[in-house]
Amino acid sequence: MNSLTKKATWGAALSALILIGGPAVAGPEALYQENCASCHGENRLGGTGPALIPETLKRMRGPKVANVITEGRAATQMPAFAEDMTADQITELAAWLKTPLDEIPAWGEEQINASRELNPDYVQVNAPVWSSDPMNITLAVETGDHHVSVMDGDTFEVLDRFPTPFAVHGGPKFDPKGRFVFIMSRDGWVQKYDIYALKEVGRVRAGLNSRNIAMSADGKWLAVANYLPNTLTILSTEDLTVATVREVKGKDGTPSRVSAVYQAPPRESFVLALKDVPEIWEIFYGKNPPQFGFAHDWRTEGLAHTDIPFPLRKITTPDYLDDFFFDQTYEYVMGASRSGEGGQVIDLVIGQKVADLDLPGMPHLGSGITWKYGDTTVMATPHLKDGTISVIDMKTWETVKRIETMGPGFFMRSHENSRYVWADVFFGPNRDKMHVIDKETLEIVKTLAPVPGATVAHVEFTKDGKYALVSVWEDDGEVLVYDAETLEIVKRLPMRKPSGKYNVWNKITFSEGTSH
Ligand code: DHE
Repeated sequence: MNSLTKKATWGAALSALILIGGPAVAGPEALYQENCASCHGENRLGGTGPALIPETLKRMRGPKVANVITEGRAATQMPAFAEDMTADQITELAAWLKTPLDEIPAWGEEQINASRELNPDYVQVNAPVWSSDPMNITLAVETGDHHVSVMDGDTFEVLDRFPTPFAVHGGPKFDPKGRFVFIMSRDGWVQKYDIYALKEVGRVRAGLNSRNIAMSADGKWLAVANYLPNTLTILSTEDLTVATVREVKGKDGTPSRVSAVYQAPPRESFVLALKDVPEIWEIFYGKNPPQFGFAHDWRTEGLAHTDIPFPLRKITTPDYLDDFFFDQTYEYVMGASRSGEGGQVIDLVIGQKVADLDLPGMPHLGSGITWKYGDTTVMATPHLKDGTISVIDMKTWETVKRIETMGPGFFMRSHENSRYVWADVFFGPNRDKMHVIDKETLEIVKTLAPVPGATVAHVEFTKDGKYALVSVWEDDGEVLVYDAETLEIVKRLPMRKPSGKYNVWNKITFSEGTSH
């Protein structure tokens, strides 16, 4: 923001001046209108800068809000305000930004469609403009300066590095052919990028504060889970227009935030985890949705069930479940209890709980992975509040083992061709460690500490499983390429606070070693 725009909103500022026995002193609201509104929006919901609301600010890792106001933010347009405001004013402003908005503006089909921006420079191409293996393309999200690097998964050459909306969260989702990728930011922007053309296609704001996205199996629809407003948006992947916006209210009318949305390809449905009601929602997009259990009875309107776009089914659960993991058939969903203790298995076919899960210490099921173990399949999940990894038998739902780690972890990855599971230690003094676990013995065989003191987290494999890519999650960070067998570093790729990496093949084939 330049000094001209800094001064542009005096009218609004004056209306919120607080008089303290003499000279007028600007309260936080006035300071906001004077200094911040032109970039962050008069209603704090974002503009060229991100939304400044608790739902967004709470989730930002990095410097404290007051420090950002004082010193600005490197590699962004956020200037320093140390000379424009006193330290007390900055403290007050930072505190005010963390208070919830009085009113959430409408954000439905009309507003979403109006936010759509298509890239005028985008031109369709018939084939990739590069010669790499399209199935081994790997994306790295760089949260330090809000970019994504597009890498050749064989040579690790960066083919493109493009800007994303501010604060990308969750895994980008590829279309079934691996040509287009969709990326979501916490402020609800969804960006479509053409990997063949190495060009952004466009973007749209599908929510005001969003959680994640899911792609339909046929590649036609992209579902966006929103906290603000309490909705699920379904977009057409073709042109990013709205197909439907579902208001989310439980059976008794209680509104709910959507914690996350998942694709269930064999069921041709999206499955929703809800934060505020003990229900699981399933929204069908296929031609032949099952003919029972829908919230909306289309028969009363004289319609066939196939006439209803996106029919919805609400399943009541015995507990609030807000982080999911699915078995490979997508019949069973494992849900972590919102309280952070325990979980349940719900059978989506019969809509009933079939088992309890012994999962203390806030499991992060969304990061879970599976592999064959003896004559069964196990699922392993880290815990955000406990230095353990739980390994669960997916036939009996019993805990096979609890692996002690050097601290709570966030992400896990493996690959069909690798005998190891990689698990980070994201929190605490050992966040510079990465455990490598043998899939057969369930023992930690090696603990890597490639850059002492630096957070190392999140792993992705190349298509063939030969290399494991590890993020050094720091501003001046890097992606380390490990030989997945010898566990030696073979290449270092400098990057700005890299977070997740995503290999086209592993994602579109639903590799068991990766979260979906
Ligand atoms: Fe995430 C994935 C929820 C905090 C980075 N995170 C996910 C998914 C969910 C989720 C439901 C799966 C979505 C998907 O890929 O479709 N994350 C949550 C939370 O509830 C939590 C604990 C609190 C919150 O802030 O909302 C949380 N997540 C974080 C972070 O603080 C992380 C480390 C940094 C950041 O960018 O915000 C973070 N989450 C990630 C990443 C993925 C992710 C990189 C994708 C992992 C993958 O490999 O697919």
